[in-house]
Amino acid sequence: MAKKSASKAKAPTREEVQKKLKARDGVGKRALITGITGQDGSYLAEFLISKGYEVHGIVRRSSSFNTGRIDHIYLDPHVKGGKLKLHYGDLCDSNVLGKLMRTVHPQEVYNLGAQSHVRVSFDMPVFTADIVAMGALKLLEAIREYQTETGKQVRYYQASSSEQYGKVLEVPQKETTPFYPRSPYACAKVMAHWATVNYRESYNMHASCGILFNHESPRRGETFVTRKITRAVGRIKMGLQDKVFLGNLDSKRDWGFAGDYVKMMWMMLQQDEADDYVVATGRTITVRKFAEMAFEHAGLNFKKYVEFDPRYLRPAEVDLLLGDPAKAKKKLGWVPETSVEELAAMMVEHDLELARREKTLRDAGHKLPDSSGHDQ
Ligand code: NAP
Ligand code: G4F
Repeated sequence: MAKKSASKAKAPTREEVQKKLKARDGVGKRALITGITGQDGSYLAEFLISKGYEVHGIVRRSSSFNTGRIDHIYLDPHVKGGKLKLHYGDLCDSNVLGKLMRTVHPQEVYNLGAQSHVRVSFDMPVFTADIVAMGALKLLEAIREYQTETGKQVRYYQASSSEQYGKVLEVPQKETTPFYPRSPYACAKVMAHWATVNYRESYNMHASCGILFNHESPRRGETFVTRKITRAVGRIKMGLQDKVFLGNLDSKRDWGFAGDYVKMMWMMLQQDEADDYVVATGRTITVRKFAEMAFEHAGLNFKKYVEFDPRYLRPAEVDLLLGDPAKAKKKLGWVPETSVEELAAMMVEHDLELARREKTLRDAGHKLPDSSGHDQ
């Protein structure tokens, strides 16, 4: 009988075997992520767990819950088999960073934590530099000490940014394009970038910088321009809002999908040699064009709903970002899979659904919170 059923069993296809092998890429590996509660942290955690990693994330203590983006992959610690472990910590606290290295023993560390809002960095330059620049340095030191003490090698990913190119000295921007930062955030990212390169060259650390151009998703923070626009589209369509106030519509950005970009972070750490890579789509459009596309997707004319407010202007602006991802393609075979049109549509669809739910609540007599006072 057993023989008969065995001969009847369908052989797995080549794709199924490859999928299985792929899913084991990270089995037995531990990754530590700072900024796990953010947009990229949540996508990266999902991606690494799907590869079999045990993922450890550093979460800031907050008086209200800040884990909304990762709740769906978190299992109560009393339940066995959870692949995601969270630890309280902060990039300003080097003691905790060192302690987590010694207790988690990660093979890979992804430094995504940041005060990542460019406009806000003009209001909080010192805090921004403390977290973005000094935080990266504290983490690099914690890793260096851990490696010296244990003799184990750790691979480090630094979340560098296209903001570092600022007043661009070359179009498109490549790994070799010099930096010209235009905000406290960008200055701090330049420091973190060069500290990473310096640790690679001084201590032979496997430390790499991903110079990522703007990447968005339905999980994007609501004060970044794309999400501010798509949230407004959803709410205007549902009759919950009349218009949206924006600043500079002329700046151009190379916008990609965050889900595509986190894969590249991982790919960089799987290489024998650490290196720095531009991660971009190779296309750039204005903020105005993105708004037009997003409103159009919901059947609305953006000109009727977008108004200018100078409070969203920055003391110094980055006018044009356009990345050249040729090195990522040539050396790692990475290509972006989502166009900006698909991205805008995905975000609008998500935010239409969110607004639909808000409307249901409002129609049932519930008062909706007004967050318009603290947007940027
Ligand atoms: P995000 O959504 O703003 O997430 C930032 C994360 O950092 C959050 O988890 C935040 O925690 C955490 N964080 C803030 N202050 C911290 C501190 N003092 N200690 C530890 N963690 C802290 O940013 P993102 O869009 O995911 O970006 C991820 C990284 O890539 C950032 O470093 C960003 O600067 C960089 N980057 C982003 C882009 C982009 O277009 N998205 C492009 C290039 C580079 P809370 O949730 O508690 O606030
Ligand atoms: O969406 P944004 O705030 O993103 P920004 O400044 O490009 O920074 C983002 O991308 C960087 C990568 O290049 C990251 F490193 C950084 O952490 C962050 O994720 O603004 C995009 C453009 C700017 O030119 C801004 O002036 O949109 C313009 N804009 C116009 N009106 C606005 C608004 N930006 C915001 N946030 N809010 C507005 O009302």
